[in-house]
Amino acid sequence: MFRLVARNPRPAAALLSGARFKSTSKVTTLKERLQQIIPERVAEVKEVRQKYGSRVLGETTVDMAYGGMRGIKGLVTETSVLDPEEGIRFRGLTIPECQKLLPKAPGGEEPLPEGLFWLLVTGEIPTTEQVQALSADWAARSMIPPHVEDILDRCPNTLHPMSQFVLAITALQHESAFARAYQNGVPKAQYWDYAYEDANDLIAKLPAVAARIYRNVYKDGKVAPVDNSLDYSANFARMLGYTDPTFTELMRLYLTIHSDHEGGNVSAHATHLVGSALSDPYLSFAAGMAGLAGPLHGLANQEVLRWIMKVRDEVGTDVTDADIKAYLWKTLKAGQVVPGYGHAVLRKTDPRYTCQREFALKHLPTDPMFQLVSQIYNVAPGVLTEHGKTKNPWPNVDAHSGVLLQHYGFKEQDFYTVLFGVSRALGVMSGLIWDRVLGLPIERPKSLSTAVIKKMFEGKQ
Ligand code: HAX
Repeated sequence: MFRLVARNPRPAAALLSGARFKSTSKVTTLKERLQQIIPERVAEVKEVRQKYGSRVLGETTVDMAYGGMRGIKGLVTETSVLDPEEGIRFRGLTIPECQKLLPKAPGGEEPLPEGLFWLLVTGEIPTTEQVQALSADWAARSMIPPHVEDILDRCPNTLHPMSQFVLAITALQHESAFARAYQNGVPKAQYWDYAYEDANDLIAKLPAVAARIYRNVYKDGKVAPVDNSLDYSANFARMLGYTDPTFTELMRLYLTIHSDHEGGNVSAHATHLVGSALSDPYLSFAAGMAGLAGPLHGLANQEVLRWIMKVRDEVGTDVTDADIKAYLWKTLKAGQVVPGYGHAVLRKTDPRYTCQREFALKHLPTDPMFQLVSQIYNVAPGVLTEHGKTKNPWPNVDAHSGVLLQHYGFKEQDFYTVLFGVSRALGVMSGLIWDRVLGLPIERPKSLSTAVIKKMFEGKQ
């Protein structure tokens, strides 16, 4: 049995970013634990607002307003914070720390995404018992209603899997406890409870939705039933049709690291924004997934593998660094982006890339496509730097994931963003639960027109 170590590797920094580390609570359900910690956290936010409510977080320039609001500090997201140099910290923990500290499946080496969800929601590392209870809870909630199955079965195979995913999530909204409770006039103080139920139902049902899309579009349409004794990722892998235990380990890692990337990225922000109108968690998540389906965001994972395969098809198997350099320049000169490279916030190699590379070095070091990805990693940053446009020439999460999947025979690139979406639910749903706990208001930033901006500054120093 896996044993947790009650060690706090970086106490000060971690506490500053929200983590409380090992759960000392004896309760086994996440909801009970959440209920226990809510008063303390709500009081903390109240105190912060009382003390610092009128302090200035940063300035907003005209360039920032035109430039996708890059760098504007205008959102609060409790679950994770992204440092440009270091990468993501989930409630104060880096990815290697999560890999070390979060509970594993018996015999497994990668963290269980259930544990990561517990961490995101509470700021605490759960015990093995707490994680097992969450696995069982999600398995019990995992059935999807017949009308959703029916909708998916009627989709043409040519409808992109992400469009099918959004369609199914919207159809699942039929089940929303939050929407029903709101109609029945539930008081604001109880919103979080219904948001919590919807969030967990949604997360639990996503593997069945995703697997049905995958099996319909690419296989025989049959989906294995959920096994209540298995963890979330093991069930998901089985439902997709993959039985290799190393693939299951990959799923555990994949679902953990793609979950959350603070609040400003398109999928997280869209979910939060739509949720702020008190649209229920299903509709909010559907909006987030429509954003994830953009090629500059989550769809980049399918584009990366396509791009790498084009390199291999055009150049052959014996690819030299010079071939890669030439292909990178060809892409850039055609006015296209190099998928999998660059980031709006990060300025170093994404630690989500690094941990996937480590997985590959451990499990598939001689895979020719992995070797090609490594070779691109050696060449692309130099070319992108010489090109001189991108602020970050280093690889992001999407530069690696497809190569790992294809190694296990999962070669249907158009489906990759759905996997990302299943994982992203863990992050954005824990964020949404806290939005409702804290009673955050409808989001409504101020916008200006060019005419107004000119009027503000013309003729003034
Ligand atoms: N290849 C070529 N040009 C790139 C580039 C890349 N990989 N990354 C950035 N640039 C260009 C931008 O298009 C921009 O050009 P223009 O001035 O002509 O508009 C310029 O460099 C400055 O961009 P930036 O400030 O460095 O980056 P942004 O914050 O505007 O954009 C993106 C960040 C991630 C969208 C960008 O780096 C990109 O398009 N990368 C390729 C697509 C990709 O991998 N997306 C996935 C990102 C991770 C993620 O969200 N996953 O879900």
